[in-house]
Amino acid sequence: MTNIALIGVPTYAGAAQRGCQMGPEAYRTAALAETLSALGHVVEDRGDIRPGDAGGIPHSNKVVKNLGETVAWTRAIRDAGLSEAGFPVFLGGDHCLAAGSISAMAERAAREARPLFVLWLDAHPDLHTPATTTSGNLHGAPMAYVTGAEGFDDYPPLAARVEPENVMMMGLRSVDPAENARIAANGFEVRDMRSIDEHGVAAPLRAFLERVKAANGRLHVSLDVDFLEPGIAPAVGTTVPGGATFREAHLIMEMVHDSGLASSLDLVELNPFLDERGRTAKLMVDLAASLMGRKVLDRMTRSY
Ligand code: Z70
Ligand code: MN
Ligand code: MN
Ligand code: MN
Repeated sequence: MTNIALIGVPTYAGAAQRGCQMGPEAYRTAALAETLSALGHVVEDRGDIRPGDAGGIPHSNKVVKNLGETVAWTRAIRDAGLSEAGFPVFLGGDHCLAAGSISAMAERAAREARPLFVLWLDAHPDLHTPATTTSGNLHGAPMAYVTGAEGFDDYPPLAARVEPENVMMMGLRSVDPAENARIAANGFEVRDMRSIDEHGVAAPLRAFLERVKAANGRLHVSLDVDFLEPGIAPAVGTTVPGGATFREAHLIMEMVHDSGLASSLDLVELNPFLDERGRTAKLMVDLAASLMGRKVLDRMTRSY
């Protein structure tokens, strides 16, 4: 039994289009709390958080969009994560929320003198800085921030940074040149779609989980909807063909559950405005349920 706190983060500040701010309500409508409760967990819905004041940081500059707003969200999300004792599930909202969730979890880990590991499930590495982004969308930047890249002076200072070698990225298939350079220069463990096609998810994930265990690490899972094949998860602004299958995604969640190592989760980039009869929201809820212990025979009773 785990004490789970659902933290709604209705932001689209980092995204290219509106709609992600409806994500927390879509997860509630898709019965996330009830589904996790039925597994025997104690689930509390903390409701939605709001950003504070941007404190004079300009809203945008020539390239970067919603900078002040994103920084204000980052602070609010981090504070919400730090005030939890149990297992927080951050309900996005676009992926800029990971700047707050991961920095909070890294700080919580550091207080216990433990390292934070991150399992990053995404078509994108989100390794831009405000200086390298070409789209200006800051959902493309949280991983660079939490690993201590330069250029985030307007963001809250990090209490603890995540070591790039403690990050495993799975599912990458859309990487910009500046991000590729950052991957090459730092020790991120990358299992891109090519690698998954050749080797599958199980062996590399097992090896990663062994590393987390050996280091007595905490593990944060960040799940971007666009990790998944658009055919099964259409509700995302940035669909990229060739994503993870239903079976790969559930297997990852089940293996992480069996490891007993996960201590926090992001569900990000769901855009309910783009969904088809709630199927993406329901799939994300089912994946969260696999992470929290639902068994394969239970999930097969559902169809959508
Ligand atoms: C691209 C950019 C991105 C998420 C899209 C895409 C970034 N690298 N991240 N969807 N979650 O705009 O910088
Ligand atoms: Mn984008
Ligand atoms: Mn992302
Ligand atoms: Mn993405």
